[in-house]
Amino acid sequence: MTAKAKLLSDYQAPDFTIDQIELTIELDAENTKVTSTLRVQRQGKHDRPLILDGEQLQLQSLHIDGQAVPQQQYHQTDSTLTISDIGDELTVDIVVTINPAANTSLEGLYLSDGAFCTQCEAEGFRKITYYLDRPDVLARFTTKIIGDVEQFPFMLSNGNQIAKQQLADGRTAVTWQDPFPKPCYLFALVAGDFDLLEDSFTTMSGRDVCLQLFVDKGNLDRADYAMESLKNSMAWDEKVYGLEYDLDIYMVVAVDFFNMGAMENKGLNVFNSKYVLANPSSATDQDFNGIESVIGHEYFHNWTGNRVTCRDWFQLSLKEGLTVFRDQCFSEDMTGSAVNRIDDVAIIRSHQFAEDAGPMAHPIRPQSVIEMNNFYTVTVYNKGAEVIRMMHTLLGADGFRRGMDLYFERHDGQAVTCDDFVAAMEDANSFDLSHFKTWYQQAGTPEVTVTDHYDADSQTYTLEFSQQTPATADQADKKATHVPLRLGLYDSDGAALPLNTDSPLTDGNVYSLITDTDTLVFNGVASHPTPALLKGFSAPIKLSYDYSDEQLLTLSQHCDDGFTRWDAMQTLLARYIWGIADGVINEVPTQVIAGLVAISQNQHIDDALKARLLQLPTVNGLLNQREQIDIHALLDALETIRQQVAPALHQTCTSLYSELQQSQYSLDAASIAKRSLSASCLSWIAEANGQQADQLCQSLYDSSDNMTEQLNALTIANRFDLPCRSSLMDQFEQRWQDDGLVMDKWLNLQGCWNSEQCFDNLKTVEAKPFFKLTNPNRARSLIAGFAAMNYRYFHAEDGSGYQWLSQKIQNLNSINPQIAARLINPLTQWRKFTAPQSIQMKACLEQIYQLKDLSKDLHEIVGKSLE
Ligand code: 0A1
Ligand code: ZN
Repeated sequence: MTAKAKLLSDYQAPDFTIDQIELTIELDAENTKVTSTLRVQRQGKHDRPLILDGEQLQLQSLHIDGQAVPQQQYHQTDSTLTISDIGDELTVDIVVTINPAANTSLEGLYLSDGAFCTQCEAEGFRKITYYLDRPDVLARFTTKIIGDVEQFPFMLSNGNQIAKQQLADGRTAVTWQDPFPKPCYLFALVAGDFDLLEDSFTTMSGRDVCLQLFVDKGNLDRADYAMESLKNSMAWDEKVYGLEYDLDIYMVVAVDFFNMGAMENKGLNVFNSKYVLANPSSATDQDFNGIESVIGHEYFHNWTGNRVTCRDWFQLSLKEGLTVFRDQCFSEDMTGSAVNRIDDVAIIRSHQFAEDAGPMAHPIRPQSVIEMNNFYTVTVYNKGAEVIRMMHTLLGADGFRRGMDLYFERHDGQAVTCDDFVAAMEDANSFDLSHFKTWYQQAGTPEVTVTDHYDADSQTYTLEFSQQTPATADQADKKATHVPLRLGLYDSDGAALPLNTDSPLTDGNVYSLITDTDTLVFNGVASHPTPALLKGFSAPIKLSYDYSDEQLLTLSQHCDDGFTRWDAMQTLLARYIWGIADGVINEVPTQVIAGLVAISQNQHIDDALKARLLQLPTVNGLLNQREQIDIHALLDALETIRQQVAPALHQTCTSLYSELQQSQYSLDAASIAKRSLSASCLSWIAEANGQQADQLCQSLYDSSDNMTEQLNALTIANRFDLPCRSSLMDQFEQRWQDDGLVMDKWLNLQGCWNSEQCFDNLKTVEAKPFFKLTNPNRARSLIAGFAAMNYRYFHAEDGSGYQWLSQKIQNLNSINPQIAARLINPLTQWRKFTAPQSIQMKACLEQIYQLKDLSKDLHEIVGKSLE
């Protein structure tokens, strides 16, 4: 299949707009009838025809202003309906039929375990009816849903329910009206039988909003946390941004079949049940965090996304980068912990840096797109959030808020661009961000190198900066960008020194590197300090400075910034992992091991941070530090370093582990931190003494009443292939086999089982009744567990790991192209690896590329990775 790329530079305002749509949807699994009445207006003076988008629709009838449109006046292709010779204002009536039961792509109207639901972002509405399916066409929606009320007691759509009628034929019609004009990607419909959790929220102006959470029957005991998170989000947006919810009802529906995390449809969010359903016995601390952040994310979209939306899909980061930034701040405020930032940075370093250096590299505002679904990326979302965060850093919290206020004042109710957002920030603060905007135009991770010089006579300390962004697949030449560096200087005991410089530093000691090279001089510095150059990860860059081991140890022990402490330890460990992998050294120096031991014994470090400080760099993070990697040498080096460090940590970890055991489960931050540190300790114990770990895992699994600890036990048993592994996995399966969401954890562990039997095991697991390739959560758990986490066997010498993945991708290509395009990612990184891996990976991609009926999604990604 060949599809043409769309270019940002080709954007044109729509020829027509639709300001009102009335939809009637008559539900039927295989033959749903969709009747729409569109009020259409020509925009400007031209005589071009009306071209509506539509895919997989059976056109039944077409009328303009009540008259049937003759055949010669319209033309259909497999993606459009063109109507010519029309006036400037017209009413178009369209009837189509669609087949939701056959829709396994989960885009448009589909069935999730018998319930009807929709997913329209980015371009799914065109699978429901013919329409101008683009975000800059904003219409008021009235939606009538007709169905059997016994089968579908709840028939929901956006806005307020305005009517409910019993029809003569026994069916029921429920009508909804959304007072806010919106693009069709925010349309939603859900019909099914659910359990309902209701609550309410009183807004700051005193309006009562009804909150409704719909979950599958029998799941009410897992809905409370999502509801609490929703109320917290509503209060947070009022407090931090003065933003109030605008409808009288807010509905959230949890469904089992969903491609992504959730969707912010106006007044009717549809959620992957993974981000709603949780109680302590079925969900981990991480799951609870995920729920808080996704509930927050979708709620925050009501202003950043829905009230002000995107002009075109190239601007996706306008709503996504900003909303991720907002949900990150919300989670930070809720937990009040430094580790949120560390976890956010880990995502950037392990996934976003890889994307920036790989075949799909694109700026946060892409310039060219073949399949929009391929651009819901960690670049647009997470790097986009980092770009917003940098503006927040440069303008300060108050300045950023002024910019947000102006943005809403100017653009409420509009579809706008990233430039409009930046302009509001500039104008509200009289701050020039023109150079900063390179972040929107350039892909690639900027590399900043810093050297220093201390002059004892003049007591001056000089930092010399240079920056460079390597070429990316999409762009050869790069300009210097605007890099905010949050700085600190420390003495040899780790105490912070005052920063005296004539150069301008903004609030919080932020220095702006704008040119290719620059110099910064500090005065009155009594001795050679240790610099911290990227506190809080103030820019999404790679920073290099030639730290000594001692300096890194000092920073990791004492720095006043949690991120810097973690970063220092990671840098130190990575240094020796590479040293071993390259064969340059055989052993980790004793002072490094002693540093880790000191951290484990330091009673002033809070548990959550300590857990992170005791973790080795991840394979993914390491892969992004080098160009070409011998994966097995790297894995061997990681194993060596673990074996060398573990005996030293064994004793402290054993006593810490027993001190950390809690008699009562609680979900407060301190208890979560204890569980997290206890898992880090258990993993070091397992490295040092398998027998001891076997007993601990077994007894933790047996005695614990919560999923976090049970899964910690299981994860460690699985990772170290402890004797208890198989019986624990069986017990887990027995207990949870009817609960797909919980079994995802088990599937994931099976995927990443580091064992010679792993391929035979995968076959057994795939045959389990709860594993369905058609369910994205199931598919992702097992397939990504293997291809993105089981490095040894995914990269098996004979290429069998690549072939296994390639087979799954071929199956998914026809079932769910979006999921196939996501899961193929590990293969597309083939250039990272030395031969024979690179050759075998490439061969699999070539084979997939030859598939007939290859989806547009895979075509774009595989094509680019072979270029
Ligand atoms: N806008 C949603 C994410 C989303 C995007 C695409 C989807 O289907 C193709 C589904 C959801 C969010 O940011 O939460
Ligand atoms: Zn979003």
